[in-house]
Amino acid sequence: MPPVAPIHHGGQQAPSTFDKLKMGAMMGGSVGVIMGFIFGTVNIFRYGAGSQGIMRTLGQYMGASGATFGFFMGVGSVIRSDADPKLQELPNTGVIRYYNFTVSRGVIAPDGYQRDVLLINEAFPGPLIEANWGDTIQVTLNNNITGPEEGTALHWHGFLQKGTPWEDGVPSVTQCPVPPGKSFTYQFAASLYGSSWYHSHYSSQYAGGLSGPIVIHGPKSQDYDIDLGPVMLSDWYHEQYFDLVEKAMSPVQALTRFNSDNNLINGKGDFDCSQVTDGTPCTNNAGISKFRFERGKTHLLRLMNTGAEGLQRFSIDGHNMTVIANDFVDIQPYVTKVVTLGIGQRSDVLVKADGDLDAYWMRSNISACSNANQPYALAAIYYDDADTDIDPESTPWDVPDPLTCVNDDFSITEPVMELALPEPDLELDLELTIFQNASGNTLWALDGVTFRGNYNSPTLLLSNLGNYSFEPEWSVRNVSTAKSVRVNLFNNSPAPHPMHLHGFNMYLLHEGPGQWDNKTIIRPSNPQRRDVFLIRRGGHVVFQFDAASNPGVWPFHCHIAWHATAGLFTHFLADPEAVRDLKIPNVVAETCRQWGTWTDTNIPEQIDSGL
Ligand SMILES: [Cu+2]
Repeated sequence: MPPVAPIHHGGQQAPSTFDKLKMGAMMGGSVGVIMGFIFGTVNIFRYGAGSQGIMRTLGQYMGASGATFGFFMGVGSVIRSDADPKLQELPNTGVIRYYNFTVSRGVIAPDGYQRDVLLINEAFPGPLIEANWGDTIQVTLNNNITGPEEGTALHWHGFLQKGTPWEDGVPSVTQCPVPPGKSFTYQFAASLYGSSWYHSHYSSQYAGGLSGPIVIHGPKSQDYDIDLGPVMLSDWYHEQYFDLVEKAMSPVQALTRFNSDNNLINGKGDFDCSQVTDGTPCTNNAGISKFRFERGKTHLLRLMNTGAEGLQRFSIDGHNMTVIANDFVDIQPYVTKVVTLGIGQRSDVLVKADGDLDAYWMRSNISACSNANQPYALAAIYYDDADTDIDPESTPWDVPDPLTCVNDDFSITEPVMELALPEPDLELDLELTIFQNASGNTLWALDGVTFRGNYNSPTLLLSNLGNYSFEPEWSVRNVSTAKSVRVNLFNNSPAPHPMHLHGFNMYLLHEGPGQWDNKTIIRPSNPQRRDVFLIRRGGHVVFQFDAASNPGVWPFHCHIAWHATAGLFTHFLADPEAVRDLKIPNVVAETCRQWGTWTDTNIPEQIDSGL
C-alpha cells in the first residue's frame, strides 16, 4: 500500500470496506467471467503509485489472466465511444462484473458529526464499480433497510440502457421499488466509458448516503501517466434525508429552502464541532482526503458532483487543469483553473505535477448559486514522498465566482468524436416554473405539470402492455416515433438547475439569459453533448436527443434532490410500438408483485414526488 491511500471512502464505519471489496475482487468476488481480453494496445491499465488502491483490482487480476486476444480497436486508436450507433460498435467482451450491494441503515461521521444514514455494504460513499467498455455490469441489490423499513432502487447515471430500459432503476418509471427483505439484480452493458456514479432514485435517499462512483475503462483521447480515480464532490447535510424531504415539502415557505452543512471530497471533510449545540457526538479534525502526485507526471482526476444541491467550483492551488471529458463524452482539451460541476456532472481533468512545493490544497467551493452553511471543501495533494501529516501551505487561485450558475461556454467544449446535429422532427417548448399549491406547498413544474409517481404502476411496464392511461401527474410525454426531439427549455424561476436526461447524451445547442432567439446554434457541425446541463435563472437551454434510437421511457429532471422531490421531473416515452415489443424479464413484474404485497400491509410515506 502507498503511504497515502488515493481514495478515502470516508466515514468512521467505512474505511475498511474498500479494502474488503478489493480483496473480494482479487479472489474473484467481483470479477466474473474472465474471457482473456485486455485493452493492452491502448494502455488502459497503466497505473501509477497513486492509483493502486482503485486500479489494482482489475489490473492485477486481468494481468494475471494473461491472454490478450480478441481486441476490437485499432492499435493506438484514440476514438472514444458516444451515443451514436453509427459511429461505434459496442464491443462484447463476454466479461461480467458482479457486485453484491446490501443497503442498510447505519451511523457514520464522515466529517466528524455523527448522523444516521443509509449505506451500501456499510460504506459511504458506496463501493466503486469498475469495468471495461463492453463488459456487462451485474449488481444484486439487497434491501436490508430496517427500523423503519423502506423501499429502494439504484440508478446507473449516464448509461444508455439501450434495449434494457427496465434496468434504469427509477421507481414508478422503470420498476417498482425493491421492498424490504427482497433483492433485485440489475444487469446492463457498460455502453459508454469514462467516469460516472450510481445513486438511489427513490425519493431523496441518495442525499442520505446511497451513492457511489463508477469507472468504465476505454480508449483514451489524451495521454496521461496516472489514473487517480474518482474525486467525488458532495455537499453534506447533518439531518436525515427524510427530515429534509419534509422540509422541502413543507407548506411553510421559509422552511423549503435550507442550507447544506458541509462540503466533502471523497466522503471526507472537517467540521467545526463548536457549532454543535444539541449534544450530537462530533469530533473535530475528522480528516480530509489525501492524494499522491508523482513529480513531473500527468494525473487523471475523475471529478464527480455526487451531492444533493450544491454547485461545485473545483480547483487545485498552483496547477492548471486540462479538461478532457464532460460526463461520458470526450472533448477537445482546454485549460482552466476552475471546473464548474452541477449535481450529476462529471469532468475528467489532467493535471501535470509541475509545482515547486511539496504539497498543495485541492479545493471545491459550493457556489453562491447554491445554499450552503460551510461551502469550502479541502483535500490535500502530496508530491512523491512528502510528509502527509504536514498541511499544504499553498494559496488559492483568485478566480471569482461569476455567479452565472452555468458551465463553461458551449463554444469551448467540443466533442472529440464529431457528430453533426440532425434535423429535428419534433420541437417542444418547456417552461420551468415554481409555485405554491392550494395547501401552500412550494412545488416545481414543467409546462404546468408537477410530477408525482405511483410506485406500484411503473410507466415502462404499462407502456409495454400497451396501456397508456397515464395519470396527468405522471407527466409522460409521448414523442411517438420522432427520430430527433428538440427541446427549448426556459427557466422561469429564480434558481439555476442541473437538468439530467436519462438514456441519451443530449446535444446542447444554445444556452443564455432570457429566451432563445430561435435560430442560433453553437457549432451545429459538432455540438457539445453530455447528460446533465446547467440552466441559469431566467435563462434558456436548447437541447436535442435522438429519441427513436432508444425506445423506452426516459426521465428528464432536475438533479437537485429537493427539486426532484418537489416535482421537477418529467419523462419521455420514445417509440411506443418498439416499447411494446420489449421482452422485459419476469423479475421486473415479480418485484412489483413483491412491492404490492409489502404495501398491502405497509404504507410508504410518499410525501413527495417519489423520486
Ligand atoms: Cu432544480
